[in-house]
Amino acid sequence: FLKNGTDLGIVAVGFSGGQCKAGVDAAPMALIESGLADQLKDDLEYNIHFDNKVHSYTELLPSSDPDHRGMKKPRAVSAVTQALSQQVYDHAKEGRCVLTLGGDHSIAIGTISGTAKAIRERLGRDMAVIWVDAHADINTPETSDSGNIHGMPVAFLTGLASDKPDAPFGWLKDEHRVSVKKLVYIGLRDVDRGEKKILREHGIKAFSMHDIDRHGIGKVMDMALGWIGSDTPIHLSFDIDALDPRFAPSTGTAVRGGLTLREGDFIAECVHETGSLVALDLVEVNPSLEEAGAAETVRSGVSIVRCALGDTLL
Ligand code: HAR
Ligand code: MN
Ligand code: MN
Ligand code: MN
Repeated sequence: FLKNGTDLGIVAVGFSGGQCKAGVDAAPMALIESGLADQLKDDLEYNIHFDNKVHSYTELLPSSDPDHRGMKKPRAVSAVTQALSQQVYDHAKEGRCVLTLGGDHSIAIGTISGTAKAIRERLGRDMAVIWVDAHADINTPETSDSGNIHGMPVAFLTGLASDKPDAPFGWLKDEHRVSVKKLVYIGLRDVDRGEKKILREHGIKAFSMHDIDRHGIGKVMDMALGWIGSDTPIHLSFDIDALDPRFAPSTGTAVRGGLTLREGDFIAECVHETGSLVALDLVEVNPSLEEAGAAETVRSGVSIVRCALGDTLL
């Protein structure tokens, strides 16, 4: 699938409604201003398809958005992710790898649904998802303590949670979904009790920080990619809070004891090496938090994206 010199779609999503802290919507601009898109074009020689705009979808946001099943801002998140799903689909349908710059992690409802649908139509295949995160983001509306939808995208994308057709997330259909069997987590260290139960009951493959300490990141990547199987299209959803706060302090829910930047880059490099990367999300960079570390956090994000797109391999 992916080679340098091929087509890359970029979608910049300035959306923060999946959680309560302002500022994560400023990340795409910070990443682009740090030269990310130019580097992908000039250094990595991608043929970039980018509308040069950060989408905030303000025209789609409802004036009134009461809680639904305990979810906060359900209609806003639904409207934004549905529009984003179509944008990502439009790129992926053309055979482009799609890079989405978030935004909080609720936007993965849009990106993964769009890629999954396009890959089914183009290749007749089910894709896999590698979710790199301190958190599992697999709460259902009913298991979530916070009601923040950025803690729920995986539940909606796998069908473990769903909404009636006329309810906010009723637009998500089977064509948008991914199997729990094709989902792999890396970097987990803050998983809610209800989420642990879900992971166990569905036999979901998850490599926690404990597993990385025990086996080393090299072995963990062999096991993760072995679980997915070769020649399977891969959507990589990378939450910057997977990195240790030393390398990514500016994020909404930092958790100590995370990946080194080198381990994060290595994960991205290994995914690139498969040649099967079809889409990549970088989410949860919030330059307004721990402002002294914002430049470092942006730099780490740029590094992860460059590695996933084939920078550091000789
Ligand atoms: N599990 C908690 C919740 O459901 C926290 C989710 C944390 N957020 C993220 N996503 N940054 O990875 O609210
Ligand atoms: Mn996340
Ligand atoms: Mn997280
Ligand atoms: Mn927690």
